[in-house]
Amino acid sequence: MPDLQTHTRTCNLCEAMCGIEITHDQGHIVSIKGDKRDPLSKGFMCPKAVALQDIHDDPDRLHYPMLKTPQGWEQISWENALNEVASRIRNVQAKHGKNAVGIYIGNPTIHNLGSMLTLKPFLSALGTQNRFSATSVDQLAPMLVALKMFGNQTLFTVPDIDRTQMMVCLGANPMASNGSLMTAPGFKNRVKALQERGGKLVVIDPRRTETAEIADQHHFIRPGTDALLLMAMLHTLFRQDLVNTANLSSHMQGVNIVKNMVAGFTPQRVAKATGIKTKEIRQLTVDFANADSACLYGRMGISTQAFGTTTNWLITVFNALTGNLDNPGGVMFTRPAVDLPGLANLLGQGGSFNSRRSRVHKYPEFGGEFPAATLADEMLTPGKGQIRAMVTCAGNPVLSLPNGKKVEKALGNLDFMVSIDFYLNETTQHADIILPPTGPLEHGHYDLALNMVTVRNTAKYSPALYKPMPDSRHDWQIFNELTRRLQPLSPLKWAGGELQYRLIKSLGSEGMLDLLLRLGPYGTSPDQLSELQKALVKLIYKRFPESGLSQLLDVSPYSRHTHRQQHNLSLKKLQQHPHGIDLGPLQPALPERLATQGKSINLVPKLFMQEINRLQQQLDQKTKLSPDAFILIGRRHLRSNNSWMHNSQRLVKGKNRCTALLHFSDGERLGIRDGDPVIVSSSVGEIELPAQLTDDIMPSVISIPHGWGHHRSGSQLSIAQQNAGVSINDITDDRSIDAVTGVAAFSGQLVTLSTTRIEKNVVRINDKRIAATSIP
Ligand SMILES: Nc1nc2c(c(=O)[nH]1)N[C@H]1C(S)=C(S)[C@@H](COP(=O)(O)OP(=O)(O)OC[C@H]3O[C@@H](n4cnc5c(=O)[nH]c(N)nc54)[C@H](O)[C@@H]3O)O[C@H]1N2
Ligand SMILES: Nc1nc2c(c(=O)[nH]1)N[C@H]1C(S)=C(S)[C@@H](COP(=O)(O)OP(=O)(O)OC[C@H]3O[C@@H](n4cnc5c(=O)[nH]c(N)nc54)[C@H](O)[C@@H]3O)O[C@H]1N2
Ligand code: SF4
Ligand SMILES: [Mo]
Repeated sequence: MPDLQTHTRTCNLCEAMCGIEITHDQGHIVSIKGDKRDPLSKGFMCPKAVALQDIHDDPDRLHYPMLKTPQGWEQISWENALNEVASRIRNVQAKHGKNAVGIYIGNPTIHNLGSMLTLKPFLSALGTQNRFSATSVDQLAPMLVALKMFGNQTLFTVPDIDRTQMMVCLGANPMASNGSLMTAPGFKNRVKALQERGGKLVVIDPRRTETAEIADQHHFIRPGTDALLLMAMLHTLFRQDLVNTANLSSHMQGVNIVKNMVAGFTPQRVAKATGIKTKEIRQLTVDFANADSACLYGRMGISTQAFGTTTNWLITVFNALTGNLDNPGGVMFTRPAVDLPGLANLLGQGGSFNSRRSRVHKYPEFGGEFPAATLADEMLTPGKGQIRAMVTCAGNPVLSLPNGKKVEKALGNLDFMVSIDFYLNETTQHADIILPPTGPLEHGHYDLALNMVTVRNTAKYSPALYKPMPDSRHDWQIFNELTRRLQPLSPLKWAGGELQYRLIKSLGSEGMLDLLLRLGPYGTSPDQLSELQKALVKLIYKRFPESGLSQLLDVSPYSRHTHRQQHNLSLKKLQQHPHGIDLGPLQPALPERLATQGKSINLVPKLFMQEINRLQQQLDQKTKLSPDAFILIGRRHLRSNNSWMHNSQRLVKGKNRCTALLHFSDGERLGIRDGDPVIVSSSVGEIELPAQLTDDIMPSVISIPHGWGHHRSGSQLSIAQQNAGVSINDITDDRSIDAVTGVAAFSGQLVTLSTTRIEKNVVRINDKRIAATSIP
């Protein structure tokens, strides 16, 4: 009989934070199952969890630093690699200025404890303004709304799905994505419970998605028209006298301005543009307003489109004006054990917007970064401030940014590039040096980011299952080493930098986590305070309620808001509770948690109001699509994760998922049969992929998943290359953006469709379509 052992952890592959149990025989994994005792996920996990093992065992994974040479990739020592990276970066900066080095930080960074803790010092040491990340192809819009309305970009509103009576999902597909900015593992079970208590789920999406399948209602909506729908819903609220600001009325400003602003947006006028009937818009609004509690939730489909900011703003306004902001069953705020929003408030680092503009397109900065849609142009456009060297970390911009081909070209032109990543993929193959960190099972995990958006407060620490390979480095070690090497050499600063380096090195990511837990709102018990200290705490709160000192206490174990619930959290305590600790349902947190002036919520920030004109134009617009024109939307699949998990055979096996979904009627109209190859082209490129006909999508809309396109030579992803697919981002236009922020508008771009079969007057030469008339 093998000697089986069980290892308990949190899966960190997506945002759901599922508890899993890994059964292994001396490290050889026998099974991965959902952990029933996890207080958040209660046994749920998705098919992707097994990929943790596949990533660990993947022969394609890199373990040692690699240097590109004319003869190919060569393994080099860490010391040489780190020194070389630092000196190449310093050289570029010495010659062309600090901003000549750019950095792109990808999505898995937020799923990595060590990176979360050490990225900031690294960015300071790098000293460049040319910072980019996946934020600006993802959740920037809800962050900007949080900044403008609540004063802190990480104060996300989270749908209180476990207590709500009505949930409306706008442009999100949690049945495939497992939820985003809403950590709710086992979404389906939560919806079932909602339905069993008499509540309902409504989905509004141009596609009848997997989430729509389990919903009580689904409305098709024309892509990119969600803001109009919300204007009409707000209009109905006022018209039918359903506005209710609940207990926050004295903290809200601008209700009347909202009323005026929505006046012209009647459901009748909006119905045509959105494709949702007048009656349905009214009924939806009335149902929502009359529900005991309700939450309106929107995600990728409404965040990365031309009106992404506006839509996120109007969602918050709608929740607020129906009495569902910060109330159980509505949208609420978390109080995580490491209270990052609280700490940010305390440090006065709620966030920033438009403090400077990008060089080429003058896009606004957000959170210290420029929109990634302009990254390629910042590399390709000559002049002072041109990016000549890049750092990429845990990202795959060639597949994930709009106009990926342009990104690819730009990366190929750099003087120097380094990638911190354990795969040689479509992006990292352009690097001169790759620094591969340890894999997910080789380091401890605590979710610093996703605990900010979870539907229930919990805390859990997962130790490493495997000892890292000899002579390997964690992400945090790589950052710390590079930070040290990039610190300015002035004696004073150097002393500070060296101290920081040593501190981080000796604490490690676990030591830093322990500190943060102890000092967090559920940390060391206040019972351990002397009577005098307790009296002091009371005095500070009483005499200086709004001061920095009080804020400091708020995010500490001595907080007035958490005294009733003490957990004495520390790393050790979490280690004693390997399934995690339940910290209870979300609690009302306003106005205390607001970081705005006077703790008030401005429903009508000027920046957002400027968009109303553009919305009006959208409403008045009468565009007729040409017969071959389609509106492009994206798609996620349960067994994919952005661009980087197609190298797991267990996840990619089965039918080709990189297909273009089209309505039957469009197929018939254009003579396209199921499975036929179609060519989808745009202003920036074209791709060819099989059509998949369905009645689950609106006519004239085409849905293509992202993250594919692994045919590019030069990468080392043997399984992904056999299931290459094509990249939707080879046709998404990088100039198609949300005008407020510069965030990529992936949704709603116009493309044209043609087929090789019915194409007339066109011949194909070397995979290029050439109009027959132009051939001599
Ligand atoms: N399995 C899996 N899980 C994932 C990921 C993954 O790639 N695969 N990625 C993770 C990441 S990084 C993220 S950010 C989250 C995203 O999480 P979600 O936002 O839930 O994911 P999507 O599937 O992109 O859902 C967007 C939905 O919006 C719809 N849509 C598109 N355009 C519009 C529009 O204009 N209006 C409306 N109303 N709807 C529109 C699409 O049809 C789609 O159903 O998922 C995370 N989880
Ligand atoms: N058209 C279109 N484009 C999209 C989207 C869409 O819906 N449609 N979605 C957008 C969204 S929401 C997102 S978040 C982005 C994602 O875009 P990116 O973040 O740029 O790309 P990923 O595919 O997540 O690539 C992750 C990379 O990180 C590496 N990696 C994984 N774990 C670690 C780790 O612990 N440490 C390090 N150092 N590296 C690691 C992987 O090997 C991989 O190379 O794509 C965006 N692009
Ligand atoms: S939903 Fe799947 S990938 Fe996401 S955390 Fe849970 S098991 Fe991991
Ligand atoms: Mo994302």
